[in-house]
Amino acid sequence: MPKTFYLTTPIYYVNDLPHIGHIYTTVVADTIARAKRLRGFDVRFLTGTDEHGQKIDRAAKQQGITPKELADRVVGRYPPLWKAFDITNDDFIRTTEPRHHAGVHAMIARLEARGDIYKGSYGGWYCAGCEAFFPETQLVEGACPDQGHPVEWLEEESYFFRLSAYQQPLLDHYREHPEFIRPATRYNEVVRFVEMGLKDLSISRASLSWGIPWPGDAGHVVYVWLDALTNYVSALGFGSSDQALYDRWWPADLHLVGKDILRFHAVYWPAFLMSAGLPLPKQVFGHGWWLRDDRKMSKSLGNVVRPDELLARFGPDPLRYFLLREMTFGQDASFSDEGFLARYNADLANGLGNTASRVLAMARRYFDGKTPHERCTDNALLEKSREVTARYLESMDVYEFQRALEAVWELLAAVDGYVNEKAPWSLAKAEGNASPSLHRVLHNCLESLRLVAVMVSPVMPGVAARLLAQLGVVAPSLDEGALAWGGLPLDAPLGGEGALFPRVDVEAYFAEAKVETNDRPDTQKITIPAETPAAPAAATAPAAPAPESAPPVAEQVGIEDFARVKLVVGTVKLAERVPKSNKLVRMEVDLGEPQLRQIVAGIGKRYQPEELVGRQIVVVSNLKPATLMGVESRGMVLAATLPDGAPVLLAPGSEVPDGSGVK
Ligand code: ME8
Repeated sequence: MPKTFYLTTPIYYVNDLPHIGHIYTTVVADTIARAKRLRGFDVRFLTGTDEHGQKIDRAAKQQGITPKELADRVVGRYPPLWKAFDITNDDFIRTTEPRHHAGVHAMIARLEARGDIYKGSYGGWYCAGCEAFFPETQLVEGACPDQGHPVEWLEEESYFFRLSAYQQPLLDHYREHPEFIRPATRYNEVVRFVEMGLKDLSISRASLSWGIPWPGDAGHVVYVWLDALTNYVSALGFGSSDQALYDRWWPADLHLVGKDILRFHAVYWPAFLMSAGLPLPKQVFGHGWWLRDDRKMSKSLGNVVRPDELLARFGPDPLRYFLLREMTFGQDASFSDEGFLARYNADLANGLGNTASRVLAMARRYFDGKTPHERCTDNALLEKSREVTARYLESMDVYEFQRALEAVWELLAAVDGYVNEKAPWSLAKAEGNASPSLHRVLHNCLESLRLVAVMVSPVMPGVAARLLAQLGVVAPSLDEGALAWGGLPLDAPLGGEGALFPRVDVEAYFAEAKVETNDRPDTQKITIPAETPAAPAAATAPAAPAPESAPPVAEQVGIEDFARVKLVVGTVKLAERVPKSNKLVRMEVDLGEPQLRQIVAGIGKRYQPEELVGRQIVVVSNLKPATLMGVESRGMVLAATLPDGAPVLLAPGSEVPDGSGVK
């Protein structure tokens, strides 16, 4: 019987479209799933969506649609997204599915049977962003301490869970299972939090109707976190008449979550499970955050990354590689297109791509498009590969992806050094193409590349398959045995040619890519349009719901939101093109301030710099500075957008003093 491994991602809220954070957790989970399969495990991988609660209810109201309509629209985006990223999830659970409702009711029945639920009334500060209550003492400047979201006073009748009774059992569990929470720093945080004392938890809401009805009390819905956490067992049929999946897979081996929701998974969830008399998951890993400009990404800051353009241009593998290589797993890291492109060129185009094409080109030339017919079992690359594969496996087992990939790249560097040292071209010249030494030397290089392909396969499955095909490996096995030296077929035809990673001219990329300007429509203020999913649902995922046809209603903002944007009239004093860009223009603008303002705008296709000088324009003057193709822009010009996307600058109807405000 193969060993089993059940892993889960968080189920994502449907108040907004998926972004790089959701992609990250899911790509990491997929990499782990693939790496475990490589190790011979029978894997089950679950992801899904969290569709109830106040946050979704409000987002739907803002768009003038029902919460279910909003959920259906957003959920429809997931199957094509996960397909595009080569995600191999076995199941996709939605909390609006009947199987989940059954699981939640079964869970509540168990907590009740244990005597851990009672009715009371609650008054407290509620953060709809986190879907959690916070005691007044924990608020920071009147906002929620976790994310700085606004809080509101809520007072209502509620069902409570006796969380306080689980303080000591939880602490005992942490002590007996130090591997339960990872990384270790987060373990300490959770222990400290629980040691400070646990209050009973309100687990129903009376003032909300968007949720799972409380069993036997239509006046309440189930608190969204009790609802959501139960997905990990409801997806296995817990609460239904068929427990086969549950019996086979529970307890989970790994709940992968962001550090923002570690507490819910490491405190509330195990307490619920203890109360229900169910086994606890073996590990909860709280990974770090992707930051943008060193700040947390958030809808309200408008700095959320959706890497559509990078995905369209490069495909999934380079992005998957970047996400795993750039972030030390567990810590925070900064996302930027520049960082991605730098790694793409250095590690993928130069490193893996060049080494592979260099070695393959020689095999094509000397051996008539075939692999060598000699194998070599005693050489420097074999030694290195043994050391590297061992380090790779060890690092992958503890989720140190960065270290694992570093090890692989050491083997690539060793191949390069070996080629330089052995100079196969001299061997071919001196001894001819049939030279056994030449065959052995190139065998060592190609065999090392085969090992590299197997090792990168959990991270870059598509590229690994292409490289293996190029190496003449027809039916690649991606199990542990494939990591033993000697798997390269002898005298076999090499597969298709073509660079794995064509090098990118970074400057040209930014000159042409849409990412170059900050005056594109803010994708964060997005209303979620009804849209037919671009691709069919993954075979195992439930079909995406039928999209709705009601037109979206633009999100409404209060006057106080508008007042935060400072609009000012100014006169352009200087204008010139930004070198190497056909779109960007650098302007110096008199905003009535002591110094001229430098502003870069993507208007160069419609306007010549000369015609801009002397014109009055309207500028967002308190926009966070941004750097566009190396030039800092300290503001943004306002322009209307024609149907073809061309900008038309806005100006006051008649001349006004520079610095005049606009409202
Ligand atoms: O919290 N960097 O859903 P959610 C890295 N529904 N990962 C990020 C990230 C970032 N900047 N932003 C988000 C919820 N994530 C609940 C979960 S589970 C029973 C219920 C990832 O849509 C990370 O995994 O807000 C984080 O925990 C998750 O998305 C939050 O997704």
